[in-house]
Amino acid sequence: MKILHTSDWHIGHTLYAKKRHGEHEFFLLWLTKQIRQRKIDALIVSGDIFDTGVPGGQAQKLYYDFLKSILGTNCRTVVIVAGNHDSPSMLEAPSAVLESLNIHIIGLVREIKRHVIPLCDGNGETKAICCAVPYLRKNEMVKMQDDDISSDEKIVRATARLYSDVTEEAISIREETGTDLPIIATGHLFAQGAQTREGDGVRDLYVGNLGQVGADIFPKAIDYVALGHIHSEQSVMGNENIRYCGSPLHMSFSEIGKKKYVLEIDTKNGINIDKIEVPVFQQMKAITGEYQEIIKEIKEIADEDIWIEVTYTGKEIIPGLSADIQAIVKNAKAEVLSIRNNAAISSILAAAAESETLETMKVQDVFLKCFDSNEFADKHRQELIDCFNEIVAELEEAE
Ligand SMILES: [Mn+2]
Repeated sequence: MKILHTSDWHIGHTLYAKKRHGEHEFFLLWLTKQIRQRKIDALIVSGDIFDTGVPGGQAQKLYYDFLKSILGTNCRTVVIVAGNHDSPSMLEAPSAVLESLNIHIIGLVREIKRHVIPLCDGNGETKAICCAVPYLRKNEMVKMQDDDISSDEKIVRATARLYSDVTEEAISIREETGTDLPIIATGHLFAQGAQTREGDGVRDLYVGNLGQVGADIFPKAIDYVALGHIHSEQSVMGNENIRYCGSPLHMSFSEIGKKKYVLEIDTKNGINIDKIEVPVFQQMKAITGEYQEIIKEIKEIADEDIWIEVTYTGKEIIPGLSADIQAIVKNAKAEVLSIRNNAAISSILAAAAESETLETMKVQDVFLKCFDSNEFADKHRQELIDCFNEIVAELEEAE
């Protein structure tokens, strides 16, 4: 049977302030086309369907429209597990309705039987067994064990025990059928040795969550582990059949140029993996350099449908940098999403005490230093500080 493994869609994601619904729409249309053309039998989505636990209406519509679009194709079983970005209860809310369409949603850890799902081919015959394990929340895992060990150790042990329990259940089902059905597991976790990339939106969210687990927590009886959480496609510790498929979209400008994939797993003769490259739906470019270089490069691509991130690395502070850049693209197709002014940042830091770094300072202090190092009229000082504090409060609430 042919299984499609994908994860980390992050529907509703914004790049700086830019919504990415257009890209997600193109991606999901493209995905439906792959499922049809390749006659995929089952789809597995290994977490981070949405970018937040409270996705907006438009993000949810993209998701449900997609699920509707694959009904009536050869794809008879869909397994969706929650990632760390998803709200398990939000994801599971429509599960009774979706279950009747053979779309299985696993948000939280349930009784073991619920995690073990037969995967049917286009003819309705069971051809594989899926052990659907979602992202495991720390408090949930610690609760599961009562021994007196550190909470990190507890999480790793509880994770291993869960994988062992679901695999045993899968094996007993396989024995009942008297066949040699392959066992496919899912996971949304940080496996030891997995490679992340600065700014790809993975590492920062990992802090305080599930610890890294070794590939040995997956029982040998599992034929393929469909992982999510890490955004670049890779196998784990040289084991070809324990794999991250990666996010289909570039999650930040630092990922530009990296190829994106969904994976087709054919279980006919052992496990055969075919990497299907996801097209780029939005051109993006990071421009770094001195003032003149930046201006020249932006002018060259101003007429393209492209999103640009600018990092000014010159030493001299150029107060009009943003205005000059925005003036070039004002009536052009290209859009500048972010302008990072390193000179201004280092001048702020220079004005700060030696022991202070951006990481140790409060955002309000950074703002004050920024304010003081620029020539703003004093009469606006309090008003601007109040506005800034209001924005910070709003952002914190949104998180
Ligand atoms: Mn993710």
